[in-house]
Formats: sequence, structure tokens, C-alpha cells
Amino acid sequence: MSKQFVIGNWKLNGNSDQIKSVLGAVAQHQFAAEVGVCVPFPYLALAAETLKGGSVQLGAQDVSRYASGAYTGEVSAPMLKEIGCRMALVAHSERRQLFAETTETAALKIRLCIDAGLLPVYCVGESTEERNAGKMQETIATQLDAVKDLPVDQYTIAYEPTWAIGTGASASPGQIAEVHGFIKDKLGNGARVFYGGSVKGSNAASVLATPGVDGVLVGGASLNAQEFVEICKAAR
Ligand code: G2H
Repeated sequence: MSKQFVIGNWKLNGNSDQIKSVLGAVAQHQFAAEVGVCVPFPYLALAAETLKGGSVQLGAQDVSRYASGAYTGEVSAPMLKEIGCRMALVAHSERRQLFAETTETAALKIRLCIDAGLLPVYCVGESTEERNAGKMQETIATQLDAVKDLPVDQYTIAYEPTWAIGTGASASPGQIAEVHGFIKDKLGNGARVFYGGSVKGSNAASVLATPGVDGVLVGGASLNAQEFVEICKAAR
């Protein structure tokens, strides 16, 4: 069985001092699990320097659907790879909701990540309305179209129900186990599926012990070195 994976997602937060202090502190620890951090684009190079020589991996929070060309404002997968990234989040629900990300654009990004040697962390998950309407499985099955036909060892999935993101209220272990089981049924048991949505120091051990959980994606709690380290140490 592969190691669990804890990935911090700083979202639109942080500055140079925090990159140095928080990542510098996290990098001093040894973890049984794999650990990664996805920081805003302008700080990737500084984060790479801060994490140099350690085991904490660097990632981006998004990536262009294009490899190169006249696409002002975009950052490509080969560029991220060149500056030291090992992974990129794709189609986080905030990007689906606020920046017109779709399953179709996600599919393009996932393939470019794989071509560039980056691990795509593809985010899926249902809204409250979809869950209440009994459409959780249908929503996720449609989102999983973005990885159909891809070898399961070339990408990872992050299950992030939008109703659990940044709310302080994580999905329950039963809900997480049900959806992770559903995703693995669809993709095959070799699929690595992480959970995201209000993971913190106080619930990390229970989330990480839930059947089918291969790791966690941590937002708010990854900005605090002590709490992020606590979460990383709960993973195996
Ligand atoms: C979900 C998660 C990280 P938070 O978006 O991707 O954020 O832990 O703040 O709910």
C-alpha cells in the first residue's frame, strides 16, 4: 500500500515571510507520509528554495490548459515542472465556481500535467443542492470523465464536497467512506483518493483512518505550521 499524502493548499494567502517561516518550520520534520504544499504562483520559486533538500514536495494551485503560446496570464505545466513543482491541483471547486473551470478544461490540464511529469491532483465533489437532490453520484461520475482512459497511477483524485470547504464542518467518516468507495469502484482500486474540506488538527486522525482515504487536502489549517505538522504526523 502506498503512503498517505497530505497536501496543503494555501489558496490566495501568504507572503514571503510566511513562506519562509511556515515552510521552513514544516521542512524540519520527518514524516511517514508524503507531504506537499501548493502555494500561490509568485511564491513558488521562494518555496522551492525554502524546501530544498527536504522531503516536502512543491505544487501549484492551477495550471494552464495550454502548453505554450499566445495565452496572456497563463502558467504552463512545463514551466511549473522547471521551477521545481511535483504536482498541480486541477479544477478545485473554487475554480469551478468562480473561474469557469469545467470538466472539459480539467481534462486538458490533467493531460498536460502528465506529459510534463507533474502529478495532477484532480478535484471533484458535489454541492449541497446536488447532494440534497440525490445527485451526488451522478455529479461525481460526470466529473470523473476527465480522467477516463488515463492510467490510474498517473493522477490522483481529491474528493472535496463544496459544503465542507472552509466551513469548519468536515464530511463525516461515513460520508467520506461512501464517496471514496464510489470513486474507487469507478476508477479501480488502484486509484488514490484524498479528502478535502475543513481538515484540521482535531479531525485529521479520524479522517485519515477512514476506509478509502489515501490522503488529505488541507486549506486553512495548512497556513499554520504547528497545525499542519500535526496533520502530517497523523498520516501514515
Ligand atoms: C478545501 C480545502 C483545501 P479547507 O478547499 O482544498 O480547504 O481545508 O479550508 O476547507
